Amino acid sequence: MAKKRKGKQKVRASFRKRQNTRVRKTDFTREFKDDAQSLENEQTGERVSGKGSLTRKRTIIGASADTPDAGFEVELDVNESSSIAGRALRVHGLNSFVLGDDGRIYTCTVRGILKSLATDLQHVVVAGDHVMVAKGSESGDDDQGVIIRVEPRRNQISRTSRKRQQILVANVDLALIVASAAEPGLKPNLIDRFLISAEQAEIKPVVIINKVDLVDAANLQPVVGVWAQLGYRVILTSTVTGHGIDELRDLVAGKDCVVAGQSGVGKSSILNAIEPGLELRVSKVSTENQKGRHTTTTAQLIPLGDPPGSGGHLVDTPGIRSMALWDIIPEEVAGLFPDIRPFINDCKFPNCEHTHEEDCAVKWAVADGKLDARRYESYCYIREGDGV
Ligand SMILES: Nc1nc2c(ncn2[C@@H]2O[C@H](COP(=O)(O)OP(=O)(O)OP(=O)(O)O)[C@@H](O)[C@H]2O)c(=O)[nH]1
Ligand SMILES: [Mg+2]
Ligand SMILES: [Zn+2]
Repeated sequence: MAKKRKGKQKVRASFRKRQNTRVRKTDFTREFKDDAQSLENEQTGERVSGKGSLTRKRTIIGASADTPDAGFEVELDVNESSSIAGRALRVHGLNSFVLGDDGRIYTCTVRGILKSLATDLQHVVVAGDHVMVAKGSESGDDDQGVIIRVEPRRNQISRTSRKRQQILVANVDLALIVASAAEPGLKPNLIDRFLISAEQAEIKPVVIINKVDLVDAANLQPVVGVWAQLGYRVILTSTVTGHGIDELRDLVAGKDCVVAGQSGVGKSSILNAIEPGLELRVSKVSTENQKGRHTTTTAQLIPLGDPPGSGGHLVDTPGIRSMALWDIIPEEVAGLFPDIRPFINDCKFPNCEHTHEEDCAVKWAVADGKLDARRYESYCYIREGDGV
């Protein structure tokens, strides 16, 4: 395919100087070379790297010329006549399915240079990504394309999976953290982990407790009340009785929302209830689920409305058994707990870990009943269990 050079697009990228000592496989601060190829390489690598609250400033934001750090310009060759903007719906193996701005779905591979940057990432492209696609393939198939650029992410939820960063979803407004009151039973510590992840990503979380038809809702109050007091919205739902579904539908209208949670809690069932006609696969909770056979196997962005996406998007995700946080340093953990945060300045030692110290205001708060003991337990697990 002949390459036209008329549609050049300028991207201003600014890089923050490295401040912490964390070692990544690629040193992005090494000198930048002049040729556009290597600049693009550096830029994309930086952009797809981890994004904890200490590191997010490194994210490249197109045309953010007013960043105090010295910026520089990168010229990316984008052949506008044969490329199209779109949104990644789903990534399956080597293929990414992209909804183009023209309303068509393209089956795409990913440009080699983007893939070679994925040093600590499981996937380069994730559901929810805004991408540029070069249309067409060598065989002339017009439903195919190549993802040539992944736009900077507004936000992303990541976890650590097999020592690598797994980005679960990108560019969402709301994280619906789904748990079930029974079958499987409520695991408050896992919900806390999701809440911390959402705090870390600066994505507003909402806690959904599904299958309330199976329990006496009054029994949920003690644990649910703690989250509600923290200002987290909690919605009790049942896809069997329809309880809470209208409230949820109103909440997600026009937004981009991800549903996340353990397998079998009813994530896909909830999406089916919100949007009749979706018909996502759901299946019985069985011992197979416990072994990791999930009904939903890949994250999927579902555009709502007509034209698709005009009514917002929902992202269904596979069940997650563990939520090990990615790119978090020990000192950050307490700050991500809104209920622990107010006490940390009163600790005797500025580097207090709030675990073994004697003079610890956080531990006093637990003893005085000002801080929920179960939440404090979650804090201790996260601080220890994630190897931070
Ligand atoms: N009693 C009851 N069962 C429900 C409810 N919602 C879903 N279920 C059942 O729970 C089982 C699991 O539902 P799914 O929607 O497949 O769960 P999921 O969270 O999407 O599971 P994965 O895709 O494996 O992550 C199915 O048998 C559903 O019929 C509910 O509100 N009450
Ligand atoms: Mg599912
Ligand atoms: Zn302390």
